[in-house]
Amino acid sequence: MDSSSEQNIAYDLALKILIIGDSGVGKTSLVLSFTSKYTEYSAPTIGVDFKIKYLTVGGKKLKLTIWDTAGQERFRTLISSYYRSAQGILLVYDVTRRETFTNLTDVWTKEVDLYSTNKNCIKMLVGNKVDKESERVVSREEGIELAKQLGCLFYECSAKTKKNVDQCFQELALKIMKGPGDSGVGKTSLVLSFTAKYTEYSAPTIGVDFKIKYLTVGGKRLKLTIWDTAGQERFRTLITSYYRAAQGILLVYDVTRKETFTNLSDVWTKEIDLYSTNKNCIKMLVGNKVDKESERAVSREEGIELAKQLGCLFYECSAKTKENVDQCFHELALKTYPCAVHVVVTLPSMEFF
Ligand SMILES: Nc1nc2c(ncn2[C@@H]2O[C@H](COP(=O)(O)OP(=O)(O)OP(=O)(O)O)[C@@H](O)[C@H]2O)c(=O)[nH]1
Ligand SMILES: [Mg+2]
Repeated sequence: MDSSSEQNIAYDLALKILIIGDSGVGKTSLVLSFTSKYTEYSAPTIGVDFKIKYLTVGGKKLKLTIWDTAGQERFRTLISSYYRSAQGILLVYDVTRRETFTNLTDVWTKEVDLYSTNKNCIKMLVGNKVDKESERVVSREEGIELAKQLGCLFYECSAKTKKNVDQCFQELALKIMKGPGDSGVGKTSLVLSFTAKYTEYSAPTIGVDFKIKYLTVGGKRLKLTIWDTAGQERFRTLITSYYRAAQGILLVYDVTRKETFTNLSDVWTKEIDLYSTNKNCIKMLVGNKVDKESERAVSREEGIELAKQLGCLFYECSAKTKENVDQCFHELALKTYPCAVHVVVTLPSMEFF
């Protein structure tokens, strides 16, 4: 590869990222810190500028096009057209200037709602200039709280010291690649089908829900606490803490949606490796919605093959017809039982992140 010529650089995926926020918060400095190097003096951006950076994230070669916009009000109309195609948006504030933080709610998120047509766009709140700790007026906790409210990822960083700068962009790219989330694979339906009864309509889970079911397996009466987690990307951080205590994990995909299946390797198993501290945790791959046989996009054989690779148990089932639903949970309980397991986490599926 000829690295002197940008055109010749090969990549798997091109992502567009937009940076917005008040003038002087350090948007240009962040982009420079990430793509080349921080310089103490940076003039206010006129209109929109862009930088390109190649990097490898999650095994994929990415070409990031970063649109660096002007914070000054007079450019607002001009930059509105750049929201449309952005797959990721960094909302930047300066931790030493409170008005830049409140303007995120008062100005910038309104612009996003107005102009961003990409519903799957991933947003990240970024508190910049943490090197000026003694001048800080916006606490880390306030930042986290607002990010939660807005459904954004969150980072604090310093364009000057480069602290967390690479991490911001990498995390954003990773989340964009993971897609909007694996909502809708049928985790909640599965839990309801097992503990109560299947209902045709089930709203996306918000955060984490749980159900308890008592059952007798191998002559022992067990109490199963089933944590039903949200598949949507924006809840990902929240649910990580639930992995820790899980003695069994159901990894659910939708047999009619191939991407929910590929996300198992791309996303969910990585999350488990990262957050599950129980080495004896029993995992089970579950292909849901087999009642929709005519729409099937993932074969039983592919499921079995992946389960083998991941060292998981395997079942195909239908929350709707209840086919194999009891069997899934019984089998999982039976396998976890020797290590005194009562807890099951259902991992959703993916729309993911
Ligand atoms: N101490 C410190 N100063 C920073 C940091 N980031 C940016 N600055 C300074 O803040 C000033 C404004 O930075 P810019 O990057 O130009 O701000 P901007 O958000 O691009 O502003 P507009 O283009 O007008 O919207 C410059 O003097 C930078 O040197 C940082 O992390 N720490
Ligand atoms: Mg600028």
